[in-house]
Amino acid sequence: MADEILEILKNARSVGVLTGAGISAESGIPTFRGKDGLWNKYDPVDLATLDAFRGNPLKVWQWYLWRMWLISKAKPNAGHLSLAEMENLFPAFLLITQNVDGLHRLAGSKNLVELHGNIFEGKCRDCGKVFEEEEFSELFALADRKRLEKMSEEEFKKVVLNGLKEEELPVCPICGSIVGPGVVWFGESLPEDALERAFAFAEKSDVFFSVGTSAVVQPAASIPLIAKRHGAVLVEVNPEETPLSPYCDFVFRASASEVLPGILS
Ligand code: BV8
Ligand code: ZN
Repeated sequence: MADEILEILKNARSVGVLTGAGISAESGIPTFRGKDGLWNKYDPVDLATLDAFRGNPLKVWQWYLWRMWLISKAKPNAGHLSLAEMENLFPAFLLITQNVDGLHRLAGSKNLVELHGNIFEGKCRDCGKVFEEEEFSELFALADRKRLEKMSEEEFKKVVLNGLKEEELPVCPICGSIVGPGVVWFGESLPEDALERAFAFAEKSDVFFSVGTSAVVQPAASIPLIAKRHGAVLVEVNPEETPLSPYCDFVFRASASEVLPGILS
């Protein structure tokens, strides 16, 4: 099957990719819905929504800081690195990710759309101010990637899980509200420009890959289907079956870090 794909890719002009939490699983970041999934221990409604944040900003921040701490120690894996290489092999290439961990950027991907934001940025939901990573770590020292990376597990537990108080959460210098993480929560709209760019590219893709996503979260999950509807060859890379699988022309039931390097060489 891999050589069939190679043949098709040889004549492909535009290649699109959608990734989800599965591509970061092998970098040690738990997925959302897998057996060790993040959501298994918590309910998304409890943590990844504006209501949850308004109701208990401390608990929501402790969950995000725990994920940021994990991510700060994570490195891009062979799957991320292959996709960064892939973007130079075709006249047109776009990597669309649902992930907020920034590992595609760290791996060197440039033609990249982060549909659900970046966990190291900040966003004030009252006045709309967005804080880039650098600016946000000045406002909220605990959110500094380098500082988190140096923290041992016991230090993290002491400082964040046991020691953090609500009055220490970041306060918006413009409107005085508590600033949340710069990600898209359930019920929040995705960044217009990012979504438009992703849809437009999917419509003109010759080949479209869906990698490491359970294909349930909307509107991201519609993107591979849009590519298919506009004539793209649809390829899924996922050890498990997903709602997208029946629509795929090729399915690699294996992990991203095994499959992607092989497809390129
Ligand atoms: C919106 C950021 C409009 C935060 C995330 C009912 C029906 C349809 C839709 C809805 C509905 N009810 C509500 C909705 C809309 C809702 C939605 O889709 N809900 C789902 C749960 C049904 N969507 C929204 O709310 C979106 N906004 O619609 O706004 C609107 C606006 C205003 C008013 C009204 C409407 C916002 C969605 C974005 C939410 N934010 N993340 C954070 O990270 O904390 S979503 C979250 O899920 C992550 O971003 C994650 O990436 C994403 C998708 O999950 P996956 O990436 O697929 O991860 P998952 O664990 O599920 O799967 C991993 C896969 O990898 C598995 O298949 C596994 O087999 C595989 N895998 C494992 N290891 C490997 C591997 N694959 C390859 N290699 C491996 N090694
Ligand atoms: Zn504000």
